[in-house]
Amino acid sequence: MHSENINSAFLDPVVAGDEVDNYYHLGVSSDDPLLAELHDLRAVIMGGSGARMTSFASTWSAMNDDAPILSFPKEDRFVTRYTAGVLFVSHGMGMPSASIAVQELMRLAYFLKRGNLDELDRVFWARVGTSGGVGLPGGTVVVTTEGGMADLKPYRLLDAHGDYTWFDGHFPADIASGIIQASEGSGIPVAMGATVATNEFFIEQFRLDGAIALTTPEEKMEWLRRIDDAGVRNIEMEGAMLAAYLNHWGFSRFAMICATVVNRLEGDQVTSTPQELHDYNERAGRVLFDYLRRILMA
Ligand code: R2B
Ligand code: URA
Repeated sequence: MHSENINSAFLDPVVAGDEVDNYYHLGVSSDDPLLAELHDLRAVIMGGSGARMTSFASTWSAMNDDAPILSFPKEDRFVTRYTAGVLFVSHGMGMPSASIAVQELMRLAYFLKRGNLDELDRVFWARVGTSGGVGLPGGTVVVTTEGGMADLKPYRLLDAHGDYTWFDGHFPADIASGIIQASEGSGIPVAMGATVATNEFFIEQFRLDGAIALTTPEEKMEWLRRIDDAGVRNIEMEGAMLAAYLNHWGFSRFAMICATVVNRLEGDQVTSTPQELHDYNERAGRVLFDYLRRILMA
């Protein structure tokens, strides 16, 4: 872990019990008795939708002798469930929303592990979601190797000096390979490659079907071909930030597993039926659970 990048001036007094940290959007505080149940935290699994995270928590509970499922009381921003060592949290859509969830979860994990960096680094983090595929048929599950933004450059944010702070978008290669290995035999089509995370579903993903279209069909295809040639296998809206923040603290175990719901080389509209979308999400979940079983139940 990169201890120099951890905001310990704020976090250590919370661990010591001298200050209370309010995880405002998650709806709990560090002095909430509920958190005593979470000390065995071994993984944090995130995804856009609250319903999907609730269903994932039920699956994981069933795989662990019907372990009790705890719910955080607040659900109007993020939906949070904890069962059998795993915290399942929805993060909404896009990096502005998901970055709030990730920051509060990193603070919470630090508190739960009492600032012990070795224990903290044993926690596995993943986003499991949907994406637009680049040259892949709908329903392919992509395990990300590297996350960039629409210009293929890493995640960056404006800092206090008016400059950009640049982050590292790599996902740990050994974890990505471990996920692929664990999925072998499942029959699910799984690919590995880079992922582009955008700030907008239509304009920054070069769609022609938004209310506002700023691109020509030729420019769209040019962008898609450029990212395809650069090894990008899918497009979504959170991965570059997720890798950025987890790398900043130096976590070594994290991943992103996303099902594709459309092949962007063939079109913009997501025309999959509700049943197909359900099946695609189930595939991403199956790839996750095959890996969780291997690392947490062995
Ligand atoms: C994938 O799907 C959502 C948009 O439909 C977004 O959260 C993402 O990353
Ligand atoms: N999510 C995205 O961000 N883009 C897509 O094309 C599909 C899902």
